[in-house]
Amino acid sequence: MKPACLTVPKTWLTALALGWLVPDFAVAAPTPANLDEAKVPAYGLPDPLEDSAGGRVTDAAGWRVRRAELLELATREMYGRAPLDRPEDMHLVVTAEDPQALGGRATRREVTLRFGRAADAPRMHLLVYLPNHVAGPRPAFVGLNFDGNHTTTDDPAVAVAEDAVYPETARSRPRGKTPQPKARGSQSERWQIARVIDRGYSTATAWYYDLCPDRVEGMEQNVAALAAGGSTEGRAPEAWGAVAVWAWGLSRALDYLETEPRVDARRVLVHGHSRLGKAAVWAAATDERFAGLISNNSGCGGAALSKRFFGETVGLINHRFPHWFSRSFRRYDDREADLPFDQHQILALVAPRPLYVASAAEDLWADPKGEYLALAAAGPVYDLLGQPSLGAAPMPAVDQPIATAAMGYHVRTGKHDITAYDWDRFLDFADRALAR
Ligand code: GTR
Repeated sequence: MKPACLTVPKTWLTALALGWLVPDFAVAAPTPANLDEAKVPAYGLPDPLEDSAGGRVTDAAGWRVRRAELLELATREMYGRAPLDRPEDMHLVVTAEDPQALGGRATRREVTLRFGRAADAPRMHLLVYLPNHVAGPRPAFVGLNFDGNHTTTDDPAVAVAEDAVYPETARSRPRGKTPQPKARGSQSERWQIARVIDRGYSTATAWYYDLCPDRVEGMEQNVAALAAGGSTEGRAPEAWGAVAVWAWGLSRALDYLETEPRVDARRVLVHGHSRLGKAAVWAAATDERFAGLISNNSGCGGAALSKRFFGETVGLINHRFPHWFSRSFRRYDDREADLPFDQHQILALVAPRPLYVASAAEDLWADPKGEYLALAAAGPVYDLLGQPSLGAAPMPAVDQPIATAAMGYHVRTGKHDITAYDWDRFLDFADRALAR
């Protein structure tokens, strides 16, 4: 008798090898990125004001229904489902406070949010600066940082990211050397804390590794591990990926800011750069308490259209970062045309709240044009809800920001980064969009 395996038709084996029979099987080698505008395929974008039955959304009530449908679709097909909302036993502990930080300009507070009763329950450490020169509840910015709270400022008193966690999770560990935390203040250019404070805003940040270390095993650690079966490959197809875990953490930061009398919790903008921009996009989409969104160079899975197939693609991102999105998202690897939505509809979930997208001219990987087109294509939802969109304005030239009181965009000279120039634009937009 022949061994059983030989009776399996060859085509099945081929299909299995290619992943055809396993919908979320990552493609072995995704198509390389296209960086040539002339090679962008013909593509169609779903109309953000058409509902799932092909009907037209004509008013705010209709948009509420369509919004819920879209949110469910994007949860199921891309970002994955968060297993819990705010945990009932979330504890807030102020671990440090200085009313005269930054030369007296700000009050610094460090707060630990612990998610569970146990002493070793997952935690997130929030660093908050509140401006001293203005009275009353102030608007705020909140975003995650890449390398630890102590890297966002030169302020020597900020706690260095936890020893117990940091060495084990250092992103660029030099071979044979004891890993060291990134240097204090090494990301301060990206945070511009004094600039933000001087303009009268509070600013809050947490290290994204507190939520989910950014690597495949990270899904089994910290907050990400709160989900049963939370390994990258052991997840249910629609369970959350790291981007959704990070977004969840941003909502918990807002939970804290709601308890802070010097912050106007109805005027908190969520922001983020690059992969943390993707997290900010999803946080603003899922949590309507955020007053608005600032996406900086968030690219694929953030503000950029996927169907343009320009720069980083769904296949490439799922291949390199299999933990970022739900497993179900892998069925669109190299099949962007099959996606039942695109990122303009994710941005539209922010409407009617203020929405600003920033690109960098040399950051083709994040597809600046695709970021602008997504923002512009979310416009009809803003118009429907009575907020001024960018209309049919063409993509502006480099360093020529455009904005209404609800939507704004710029593409800055230079590379993938977040700079003082970007912050000045964000602050100008916030002044206008959050004016009371
Ligand atoms: C890249 C990734 C992008 C972007 C970027 C970053 O490697 O392909 O999607 O997130 O990293 O976060 O800096």
